[in-house]
Parts: sequence; structure tokens; C-alpha cells
Amino acid sequence: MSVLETSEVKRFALEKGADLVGIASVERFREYPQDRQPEQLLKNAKSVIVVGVRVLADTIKPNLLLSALHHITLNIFHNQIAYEIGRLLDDFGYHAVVVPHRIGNLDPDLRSSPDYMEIYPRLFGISTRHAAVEAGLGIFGKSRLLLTPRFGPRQRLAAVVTNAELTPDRKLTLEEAHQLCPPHCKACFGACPGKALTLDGIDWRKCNDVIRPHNGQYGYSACSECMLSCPAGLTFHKNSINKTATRSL
Ligand code: B12
Ligand code: SF4
Ligand code: SF4
Repeated sequence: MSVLETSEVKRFALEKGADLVGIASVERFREYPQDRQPEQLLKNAKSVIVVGVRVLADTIKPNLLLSALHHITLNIFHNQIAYEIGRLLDDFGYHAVVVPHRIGNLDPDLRSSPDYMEIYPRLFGISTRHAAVEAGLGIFGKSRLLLTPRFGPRQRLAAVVTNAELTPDRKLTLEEAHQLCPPHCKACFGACPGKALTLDGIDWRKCNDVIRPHNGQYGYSACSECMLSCPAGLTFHKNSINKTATRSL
């Protein structure tokens, strides 16, 4: 098996269109619930590669249909980038499990079931937001979205779990986390139409009550107020942190 360098994987992901790429070692998931560890997807997993593609805020603003279609477009795009990375790993003789995001709607009965919030996330094996934090791409905002220095919460994510031993990225520090989501900020709380966001975290059921009807009406979860209202990432400039994993300006 020929060796695939970490820098080559990253360059490949950026060339395929990723705006963000980061790498976590599986050791970083040791404290996670057993069923949320990468080994659940690939027994001899060593690394998790996370890719992000930017949300264009102006496109999700005008109405819910444009917003839903934009989110679907990004899901297709990051799924394809993750698949391409899986193919590259396969060419080099490694194993790869691609963790994409859904394009179509799920069964509406499942979506309305009281167990939906427990069943649905588990279908994906790992949480790509958590993986992105472990891969040094950003932090959890009070909105529970991934915030990155360049895009704030305005990106969507896919991941690849692999047995290739890649060099993990540095995680963001607490100080960097406070810069991104300052303790005094609560902008997303007031913007959320479902009143789902508080200092206690997010009430997923309240959020789902807002976005569930969008799936039937517009083809996808369309509400994005927590993304639009967040000031993080709006003042990013070239010399900001973590730029090596970011598509060049
Ligand atoms: C399920 C899901 C939802 C559910 C939420 C239900 C839920 N319980 O998570 C619903 C439908 C409500 C939802 C809503 C939205 N979602 Co969504 N969703 C997902 C999905 C598929 C899985 C998330 C997941 O695993 N949740 C389960 C767990 C991890 O949730 P948790 O509360 O964070 O974790 C708890 C426990 O599991 C445990 N735990 C978990 N890990 C660990 C680790 C340790 C160490 C410990 C001790 C404990 C622990 O502790 C936590 C606290 O109780 C991801 C894609 C993916 N594969 O990851 C997208 C994803 C998170 N969604 C996304 C988006 C954008 C949205 C929406 C804006 C809707 C839209 N227009 O697309 C809203 C935003 C809501 C918000 N403010 O976060 C993006 C987020 C991008 C970003 N910048 O962060 C993702 C990553 C999809 C993507 N393609 O990019 N989503
Ligand atoms: S997607 Fe909408 S309802 Fe859900 S947390 Fe964000 S702003 Fe609130
Ligand atoms: S709007 Fe403010 S509180 Fe909410 S995630 Fe963004 S920076 Fe944090």
C-alpha cells in the first residue's frame, strides 16, 4: 500500500471544492458515547476527515424555498467531495466510510414520531459537527452550530472515516472559542422563530417543530435564522486563525 500524505488529502479536498478541511484522530472521540465513535462505522478507523462548504447568506435570505434549495445544493456538493476523498483513499488501498447528508425527505411518519430525535441522528453514525470541532475547524456556538473563523455558522459538513493514519489538526483554544462566540452575545436566541435557543442549549424538538413542515413544503429544512443572525465570521480576514485548512482567498 503506498502512503498517502496528509497534505495531499487536504490539497485534493480543496481542489475538489471544499472551503474547509480538517483532520481528527479517532483518539479524540474516546470520551464520546460508545455509539458515536468512528469505530462504529469502520472497525480499524484511525482518522476522520471533515469537509465544509460555505453557505451563501444572501441566497438563503429572500425566502424559504431558495433557502431549502441552497441547503440541498450544498449537501449534494459536500457529499460529492467526501465521495471523491473516499475514492482517493480507496486508490491508495485504504478503507473509507463516507458520511454524507440527506438530499431527499425522510418518511413523514418517522419525522413526526416522538422518537424521531433519537432515531434520526443515529442513522448517520457520527455527528459531523462534533467531528469538525475535533478536527480543529471551529467550535460549538451557543446555537449548537459549528462556528468557524472564516464563515461563522455558515457552512455545511460531510466526513470520511478512514484507516489511513493522517496528522490531526490542532483544536481551537478556549480563548479562540470566546473570540468566535463571545460570552455576552445572544443574537441567535432572539432570531430563532421557535424559541429553541437558550443558555441551557437547544431544544431540538422546538427547532424540529419549526422546520418539519418545511420538508413537505419546500423539500428540505429551510429555517436558517441561527445562521443568518450570527456575527461570527463576518469580520474574517486573511490573517485570521486556522487559514491553512481553508480554501485560499
Ligand atoms: C439530527 C440533526 C438535526 C436535528 C437535531 C436533533 C439532534 N438531537 O441533534 C434537527 C432536525 C432539529 C436539526 C436542525 C438543524 N440542523 Co441539523 N443535523 C442533524 C444531524 C443529521 C445529526 C446531528 C446529531 O448527531 N445529533 C445528535 C447529537 C450529537 O446531538 P447533540 O445534542 O449535539 O449531542 C448530545 C448527546 O448526543 C451527547 N454527546 C454527543 N457527543 C458527545 C461527546 C461527548 C464528549 C459527550 C460527553 C457527550 C456527547 O451530548 C450532547 C448534549 O446532550 C447533522 C449531520 C450529522 N451527520 O452530524 C445535521 C447538522 C448538524 N444540521 C445542520 C443544520 C445546518 C441544521 C439547521 C440549520 C437546519 C437546516 N436549515 O439545515 C438546524 C439548526 C439547528 C441548530 N441550531 O443546531 C448542519 C450544521 C452545520 C453547522 N454549521 O454546524 C449539519 C452538520 C448538517 C450538514 N450537512 O452540515 N438537525
Ligand atoms: S433552524 Fe430555525 S428554529 Fe431551528 S434553531 Fe435555528 S433559528 Fe431556531
Ligand atoms: S449568535 Fe452569538 S451567541 Fe449565537 S452562536 Fe453566534 S456568536 Fe454565539
